[in-house]
This record gives sequence, C-alpha cells and structure tokens, in this order.
Amino acid sequence: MRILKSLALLAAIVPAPAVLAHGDEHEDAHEIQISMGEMYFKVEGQAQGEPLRLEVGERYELVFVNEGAMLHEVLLGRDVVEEQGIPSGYQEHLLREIEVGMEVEIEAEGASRALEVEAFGLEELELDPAVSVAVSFELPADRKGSWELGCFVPGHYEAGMKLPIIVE
Ligand SMILES: [Cu+2]
Repeated sequence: MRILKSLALLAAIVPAPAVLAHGDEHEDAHEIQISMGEMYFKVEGQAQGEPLRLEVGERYELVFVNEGAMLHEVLLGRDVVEEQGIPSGYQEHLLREIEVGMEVEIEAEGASRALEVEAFGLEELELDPAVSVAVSFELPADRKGSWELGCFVPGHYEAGMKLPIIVE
C-alpha cells in the first residue's frame, strides 16, 4: 500500500478515466484549511470539534496540514470497520467514484517541489509531520448526510482524532 512512501503521502486511488476533463477545476473552489495533530482535526476559523460543513454541487479545496509531531491519516467516510477489535477505517468513502485533485508541496534543499494527482475516488492519505496536501472535489447530491473525518493510525481514532462532516 505504501506506493508513495518517499513523499510521505499514501493515496489509495484508482486512475482517472481518460475521458475526464482536466484544467479549470481549481477555479472558484472554497478553500478550507484543516489542521491536524495529536489527536485532533480542526477546521480553520471554527472551534475545536465543530463539524466540517460541505454543500453538494460546490467545489472545495480542503487543505490538510499536519501540524503535529507524528504521522497522521486522513480518511473521509462513514461506518467504522474494525480489525481484531481496533478501528481500522470506514466502510463507505465520501469521495468514492468522483474526480479528486490532490496537490502536495514539499520543500527540498531550499526549493519547493510539487506533486499533483488527478484521481477517481480517494480512500486514504498519510501525512508526515509538516506535510500538507490540498484535496479538491465537488460532491454529488447522493452524498448528502452525516460523514466523518478520521485518522486510523492505531490508537488515534479512539483518542478522539475524528471530526463530523455534514453534507447538505
Ligand atoms: Cu492520527
């Protein structure tokens, strides 16, 4: 699973079909910064624990910033599944079967280097400390409802590293 380990980013992705349009999808996106650390997710400008609110049909760019001292995961989904009694992920993924753009910037020897990924669906990201990734997408109407943002590094979800997502 650790395909992109050298970039400290793990994306469980399916390649985008060639017919998908590229280009202007980052325009007019609502940018929302979400900081993460031990053991929380926090939406910029909101109190800790306040849900992330998203509207269907709107384009978002969620910028995840690992400001903690440990590796953390980003999963967006619902219905927690367990492996041997330990929460290990979600049964259903919020970004399943939709176009997702991802951008990572990494400082290397004083220069900024970028990685961009266009994917169809997204299940999981892993971010080392100080790594940030921007995830852009637009949700269809069938995603309305209650979802969750969670980290499933062993012990983190149980320690409270999760945040409700409300899609309206
Ligand atoms: Cu974590």
